[in-house]
Amino acid sequence: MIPTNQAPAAAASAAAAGEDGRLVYRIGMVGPSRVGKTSLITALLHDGQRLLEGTPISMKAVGTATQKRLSQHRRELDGSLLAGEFDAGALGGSQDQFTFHLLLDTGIPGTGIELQLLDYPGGWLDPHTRPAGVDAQWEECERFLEQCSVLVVPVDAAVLMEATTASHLRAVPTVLGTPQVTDVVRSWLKRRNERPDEPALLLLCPVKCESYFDDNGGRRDQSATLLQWVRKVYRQVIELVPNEAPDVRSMRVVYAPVDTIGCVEILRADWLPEPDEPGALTFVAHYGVRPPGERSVKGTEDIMIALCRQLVSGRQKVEEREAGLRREQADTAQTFAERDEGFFRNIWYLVSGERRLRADAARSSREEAIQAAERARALTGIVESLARRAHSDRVHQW
Ligand SMILES: Nc1nc2c(ncn2[C@@H]2O[C@H](COP(=O)(O)OP(=O)(O)OP(=O)(O)O)[C@@H](O)[C@H]2O)c(=O)[nH]1
Ligand SMILES: [Mg+2]
Repeated sequence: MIPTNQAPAAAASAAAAGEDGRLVYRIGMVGPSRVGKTSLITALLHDGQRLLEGTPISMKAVGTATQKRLSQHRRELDGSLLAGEFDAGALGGSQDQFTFHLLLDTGIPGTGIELQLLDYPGGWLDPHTRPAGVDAQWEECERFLEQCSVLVVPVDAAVLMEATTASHLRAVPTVLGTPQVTDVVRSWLKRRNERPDEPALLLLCPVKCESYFDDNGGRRDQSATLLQWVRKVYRQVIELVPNEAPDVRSMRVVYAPVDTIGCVEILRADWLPEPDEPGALTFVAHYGVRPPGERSVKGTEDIMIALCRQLVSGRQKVEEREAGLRREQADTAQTFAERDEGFFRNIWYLVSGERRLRADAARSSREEAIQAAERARALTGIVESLARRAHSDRVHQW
């Protein structure tokens, strides 16, 4: 087993300055076992690299632990695709909590934006399936989840779309863990409401969508039905937003369906009786691989666009507030850093780090200083240009 790389408890705020001063941007995932949390994280890296092709910025896995996890996932997925057929058990589930570290890398130490994504075995979400002895770890995960400025809810699209009888529909909330997901979202929203100025983002991400869209090799377009189901089954979650976080004006709820594999098609869906629980059903979907069997991630660009919009809006707020403070007193920087904990202060670190690089470049004619300032500017430019991109037709905003 690969050891847990970092206790999430160390993650004290929604965004924090990393060890070498770069911005750390924390993203939480909330979903039951086998829903597709780990796959969504790996798809973000896979596709993030493609998005940044031809730019001076790259997306990288930081640290051996993250690299190992990603390559293990990739090996398992490649094996399944070669085998031509797989089900939800094809990829081993997560065994422990793990924070993935992905870096939008400028190549200059102390710059860049690090995305930290907390992953954990989905079975921990429900007290009935949480193994004995992991309470302390789960509490750490809960703390991380409350502190994130972005919460991602992966939704198994196949469960919604393949529920055809009343008994299937009765099983849907249990299979998707919607009561537990709702509780986590509620706690997260309450915390956001304590910091109403901070931009917050709730992403509802249906995954395993390949068979329900016709824009990535699929034959049928059932996207409207999928949206209706998500709206219906996650109605409580969506309605929590105005109720629990009425003061957070910049809260966004974005529906962004993702194919984390892409080249597969659902062949059969089984609703199997649970041997230990009379009346309960588990869901198993069987997938076939569409030739040529190459992974074709779709929809993660929309997630990146939404994340970049949040960063840009945080940055704008920081700059406005900083300008306001500057008018009031001279020692702006220190006051700003002391007054704000969390997302804004750490965005401020990013902004001030960039300014420092520009000042260094202005003072010195040395090539490295100028290059560092240019790379920092390139990162800002890319985040801004991604934030300006239009979302795909898959996306819906509430
Ligand atoms: N067809 C299809 N299968 C997917 C997709 N995403 C995930 N899967 C499959 O669903 C299964 C579960 O995915 P994981 O990413 O391991 O799920 P998880 O939520 O991390 O599960 P736990 O670690 O047990 O909590 C795996 O066999 C994946 O290959 C997708 O977009 N399409
Ligand atoms: Mg997992």
